[in-house]
Amino acid sequence: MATIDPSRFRSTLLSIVRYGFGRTMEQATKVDIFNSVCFAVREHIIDRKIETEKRYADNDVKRMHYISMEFLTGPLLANNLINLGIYDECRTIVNDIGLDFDDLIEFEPDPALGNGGLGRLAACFLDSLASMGMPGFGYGINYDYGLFHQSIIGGYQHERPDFWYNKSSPWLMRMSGEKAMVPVFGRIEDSEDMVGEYNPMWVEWKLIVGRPHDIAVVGYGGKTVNRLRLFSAWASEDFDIQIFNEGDYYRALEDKIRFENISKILYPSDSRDSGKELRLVQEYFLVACAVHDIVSIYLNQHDSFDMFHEKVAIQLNDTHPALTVAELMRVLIDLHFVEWDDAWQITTRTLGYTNHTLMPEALETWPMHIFKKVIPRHLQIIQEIDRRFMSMIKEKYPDDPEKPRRMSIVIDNNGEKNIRMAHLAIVGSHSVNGVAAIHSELVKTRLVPDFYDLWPEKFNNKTNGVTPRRWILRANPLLAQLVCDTIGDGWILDLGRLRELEAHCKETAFLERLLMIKRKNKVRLASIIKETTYIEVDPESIFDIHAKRLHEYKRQLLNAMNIIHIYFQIRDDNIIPSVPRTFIFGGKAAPGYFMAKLVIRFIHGLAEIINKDSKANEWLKVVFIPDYRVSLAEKMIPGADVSEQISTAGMEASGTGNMKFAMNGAITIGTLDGANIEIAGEVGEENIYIFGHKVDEIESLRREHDADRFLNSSPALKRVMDAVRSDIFCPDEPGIFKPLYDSIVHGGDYYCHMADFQSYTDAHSRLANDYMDRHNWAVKSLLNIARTGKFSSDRTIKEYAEEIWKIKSQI
Ligand code: 26Y
Repeated sequence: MATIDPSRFRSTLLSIVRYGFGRTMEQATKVDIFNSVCFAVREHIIDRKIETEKRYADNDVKRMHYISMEFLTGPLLANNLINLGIYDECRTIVNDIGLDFDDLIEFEPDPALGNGGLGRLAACFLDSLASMGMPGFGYGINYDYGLFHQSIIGGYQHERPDFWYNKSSPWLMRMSGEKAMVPVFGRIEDSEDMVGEYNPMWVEWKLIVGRPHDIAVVGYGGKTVNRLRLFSAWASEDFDIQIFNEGDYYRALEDKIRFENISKILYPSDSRDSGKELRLVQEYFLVACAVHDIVSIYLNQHDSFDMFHEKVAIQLNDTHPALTVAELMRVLIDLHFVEWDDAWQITTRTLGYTNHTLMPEALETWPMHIFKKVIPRHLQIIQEIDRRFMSMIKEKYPDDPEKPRRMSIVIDNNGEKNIRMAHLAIVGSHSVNGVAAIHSELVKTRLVPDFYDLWPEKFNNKTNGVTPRRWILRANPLLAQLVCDTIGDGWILDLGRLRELEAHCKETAFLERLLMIKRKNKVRLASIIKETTYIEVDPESIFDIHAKRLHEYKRQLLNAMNIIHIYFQIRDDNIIPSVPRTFIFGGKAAPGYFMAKLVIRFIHGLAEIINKDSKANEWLKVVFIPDYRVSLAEKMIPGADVSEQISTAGMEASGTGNMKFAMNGAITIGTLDGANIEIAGEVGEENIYIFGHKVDEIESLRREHDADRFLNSSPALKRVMDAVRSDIFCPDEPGIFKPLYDSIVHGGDYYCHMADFQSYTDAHSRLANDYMDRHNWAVKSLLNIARTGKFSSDRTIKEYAEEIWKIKSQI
């Protein structure tokens, strides 16, 4: 672990404020101070970064490159200090200078370069790679605008742009001289080479420049510092000269700006395919920059491609970077004159693909005409890959004429040809994995059974994990301290050791301390709720939290239905609950997702009525905290008693929030979906509330759906649904919630709200009863903490490293 010399840190800080930002300490703004502190910390990071790079180069290690359209890092100052081991020292020094350290930590904006689970997973992976000393690097896009900020006006979500500090973030280092030149547009000219072989020429392309910006990824213990490389798009000077010479200055400037828009915004949709051309250009831009960089690093130390797959592994974070298959082929064949068959071997041995979703609307397909316009050479390569693949399939399955249509990469949909990115990724990779045991099974049996039949050995599971450095050490320092006091600090790099806490599950004093910590975290959360929503909540009540992107399959609406049920029990049935409850929500809806936005409005409708109802509000409160993001999650999760993980079975690939809540001592109420199943397996069924239909029941439920049968057999459900349809929760905007009612009662209830209602409300009553026995509840909470060590991303990364990437720790 590092130490800092206080006087040196102090003088560095002062001189950065003065010579970097041109101000005295008295004149300096908060931004100046924050940036200066980060720059002073950077001094401790850079030396290690350079040392790490040298170590990797000296040993000519195999490297893994994680290509992802999203990296949701969250604020970095606190985490970097923790991982360097200088958090407390730095805090003292900064406070001694007369600054407010805690305030500075809170001041850092979230770099929100991701939507949700997939982007946050990528960030956890980078932390684990560096913490375990593994050569693993991230490649992404340096978006000017991250995921929008959410505010709530009149109960509705409003979006504001998130112009994060990408132009001046102290963590971003522009690496001049390492740019990537990316050709786009143009056309293919068929021609032959000197010996008469087909030699297509990609002509009339334009060049975009990818400018790399690095964010250092500090591993825990500070020994290894890897990097996340983010590219910004620029119009090349050649392009400038060309277009400006044409004489039409304004049009030329417009063209230039259009190009530079490529890295402007993160697409704010987390699973609904937008199919926009700019998104494809973004995906291609990322892939081309990354492949350029990866190949250059390799060629620095090697002069042929013979060793490529022994020195390079590339992981595709979903299909978003699936064009890597075509780009790597193009670079090998067109730029380095490798033969097709050799290039194909190299490509497939290098690439691995992770699938994160089964939902049809999130599976990327692109119209072929866009490919032809944007990347004509890649289209040609993809068609050739498909042609060879199809002839192999026809030969292998001569008796199944439907196979080629089901498996091809290019598919003809009524005259319009489309590219199926998942098929491209599977054909071009040696490994295909899902992100939780059940999900990986469904990938094999439901999503792409033909591919599983063809290549069973390619398919595998890598259950997700989260980094305990951010999600326990940083987010829950009180719990971390208790754990360290009890079992030492070995758990930070070996989370399985939390099991040692089980030995204390009968010690009253220990359990009291655990309850006290939870209470403090709830008090902290209550004050955030007060500041952001002006709602007062009681830390003695159950804090029941549902925080994640808004999506119909995640069933925030089912949660709302249970709240209405409890409300009517209090208001109309005079049933006094066993314990007061606070239902807390957080999450953003994609700006174009009507139903998800309506659910947000609905939750606010409930809050408006229930929180003001004097008969109910001492027992029941509803809160929606706006702008859910990593830094807010860090405060919400430790304050949860109950974690809502209630997706329709078979729809949540894994979930990772479920893991964060459980390891912070919240008890899960959840369906047998995604990683919930594995969480239940670890913590034991008496320490989790499982409800609802299972995956194999869902399909028949949907087939036999009969809304009236549900409504007639359950007066409680009928009363709730009538309330959804009525204007009780929207007296000033009659009828607005009718689409919610219609989707459930008349629209087939695809997400099975009605079918799971009864078992959900039952599970909630059991839970509320159990909560009253404080001692027993503390035991459950402790066992959740002690038994969720499996869900460290260190474990996940070890599995990827050993089974797919074949990379090794270098410390
Ligand atoms: C195609 C585009 C619109 C798109 C953009 C983002 C499609 C999907 C996504 C993001 C998907 C995502 O976040 N998936 C989540 O990945 C987590 C990490 O594996 C899982 O835990 C979670 O269940 C899954 O929904």
